[in-house]
Amino acid sequence: MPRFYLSTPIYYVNAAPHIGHAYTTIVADTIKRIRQMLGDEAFLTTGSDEHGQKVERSATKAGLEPKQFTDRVSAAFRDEWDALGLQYDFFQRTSDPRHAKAVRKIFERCLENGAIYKGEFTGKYHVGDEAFVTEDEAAGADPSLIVDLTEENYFFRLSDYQQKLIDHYEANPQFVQPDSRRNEMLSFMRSGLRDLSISRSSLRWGISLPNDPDHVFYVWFDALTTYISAIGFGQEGSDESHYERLWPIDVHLVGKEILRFHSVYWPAFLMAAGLPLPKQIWAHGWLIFQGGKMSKTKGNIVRALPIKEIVGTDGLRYYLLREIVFGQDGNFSHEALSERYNADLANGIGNIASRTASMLSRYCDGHVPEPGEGDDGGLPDLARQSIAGAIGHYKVYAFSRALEAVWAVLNRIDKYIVEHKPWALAKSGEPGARQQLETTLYHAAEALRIASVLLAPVIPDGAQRVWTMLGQTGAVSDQRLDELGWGGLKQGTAVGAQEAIYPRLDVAKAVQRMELLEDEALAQQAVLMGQAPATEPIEIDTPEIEIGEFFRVDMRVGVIKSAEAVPKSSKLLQMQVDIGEREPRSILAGIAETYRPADLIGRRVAVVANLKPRKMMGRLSQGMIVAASLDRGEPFLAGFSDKTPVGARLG
Ligand code: ME8
Repeated sequence: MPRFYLSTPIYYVNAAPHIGHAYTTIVADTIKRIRQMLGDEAFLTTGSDEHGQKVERSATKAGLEPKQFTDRVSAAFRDEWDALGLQYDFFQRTSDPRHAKAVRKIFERCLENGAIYKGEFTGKYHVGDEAFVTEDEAAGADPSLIVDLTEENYFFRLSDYQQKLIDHYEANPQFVQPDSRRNEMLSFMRSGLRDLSISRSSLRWGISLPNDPDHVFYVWFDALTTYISAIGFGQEGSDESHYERLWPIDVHLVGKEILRFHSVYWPAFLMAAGLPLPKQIWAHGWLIFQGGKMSKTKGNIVRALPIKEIVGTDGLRYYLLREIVFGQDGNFSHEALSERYNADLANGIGNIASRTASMLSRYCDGHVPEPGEGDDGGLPDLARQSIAGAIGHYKVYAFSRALEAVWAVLNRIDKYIVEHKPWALAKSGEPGARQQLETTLYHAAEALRIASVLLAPVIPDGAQRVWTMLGQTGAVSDQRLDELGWGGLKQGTAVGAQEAIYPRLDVAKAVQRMELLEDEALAQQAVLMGQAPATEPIEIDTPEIEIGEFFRVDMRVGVIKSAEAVPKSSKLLQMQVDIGEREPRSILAGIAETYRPADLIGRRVAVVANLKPRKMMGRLSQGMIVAASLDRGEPFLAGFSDKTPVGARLG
């Protein structure tokens, strides 16, 4: 059986999974399904990139040891892929000792072949990317992230590979795709390759060098080796057999920002180690949200699971593969996603499938009729074209065009049904009406069967349901795309029950719901990353009171007019608060560690107005501002919207 090996990048564990990571992994899962349906043994690896300074820093922030921290976040990635039904075959963690073995083996091979030397290097270092950058790149980067760094490092003689790499690109035009990115990489190499520092002596959280344990591998030498460690390279005996069978890889899928590491450094490392090069590296574009590439620092991140809750994995997969041209950047929006779902899934294939099933049950006793002599609406020809077109596009990862080819058939089914009106034919006494009715329903059902097979890699759940509804047995994904042809639907087949495959959404409500779930997911992820404490349910054990007792406290809405720090106190602020009386009150509160005075002016707050005045730090406080805290921790002011009238009583 031909085999097809593909990979996603291994994701950094210093951020929780978001839809950008899901995008690449969904694409990889789709390609795997396509290859399987073309008869290949397909093997997909993904994983987590766990070493390096950034991760060490995130762990420290979370108050955890790096290993504890990476265990936790790496598991969150695996859970995410499982929840999305993504079929990876192996999840590699760079902290796995078997991975370290492979990294050391590649290094030793490079060392033996004279590709490694020890030297001192001073250069512009990008702290965020953990890489030395060129002067030009440093000039274009955020200056706070660039430092001059001198280190004793092990170096890889990348400069020796410049011409070999260019020759390889020229002999293999498909090596890097799309072409625009390939050209970028060629010009990057032609501008001259500098040797590459591949170790750090300043860092602890990493894999130590076999010949010099004071150094650990610099992240990229470590991370890139995942692609062969994941299939057993560097292990003894049968563990390495996957490697023998699967390497070289058919395609590395990566985002465009990490193409250089994959298409220049990685092939050079492999050349130096005397190992075969990947067949292809495919760089896709970015999902853009609210005007920029999603990034943790910008905070413009969307997560996949809240979307799945509303539109299912099919809705998410379909949108990403249909709306975004693979290879280009694409905007993400919850509205566009919900509208696509309604137009193409709910009103499109879902509606056509349930109408067809219902007409088969009503007019043909729930069985597939015989295709007679009547008008076929051009469906057989169109379906054949669509099969060829979709497979051709799928093979080169032009997903949106493949889906367009399938939707051409679905739209034609819709039109064909409307043209022939089976409901009218069923009542008509005209000669030939019955035959046209049966012909129409056969052609509609058969075209739908073909569409379900073609769509199985992209919308696996819905495709299976359409398949079953048409009375087909087994898994639609067991069908072969390249053996698909018109006429496979057998006359007399009993059709399954009609069901709503993709319920229609109220777009405004769906968006609102997704955004709400997104907020919840964000809060959960903050806990995961150790940036927020997990909240335990609280217990209220204070004694009950009568309502009258409550009303003895006179609380009013006030607005803060001025605020200043109280000298010699780190906690106290003194504020002038207007609660609708003739004069504002002077009130002191222990909130200086949370709020800056300037940010408080104009804020509406709850004031206890009948509290006995008291002196604090020699100043009079004529009331109390209500704040909330957990276990007497950080205070949060209770607040009101700007429309709430000053002086209004609470209760
Ligand atoms: O770069 N749009 O990990 P990472 C599309 N550990 N894809 C996106 C995206 C977006 N807005 N954001 C992220 C690393 N991705 C390294 C890789 S590989 C040996 C080491 C996807 O967690 C895309 O595939 O920053 C991108 O390349 C990858 O996530 C970056 O993930």
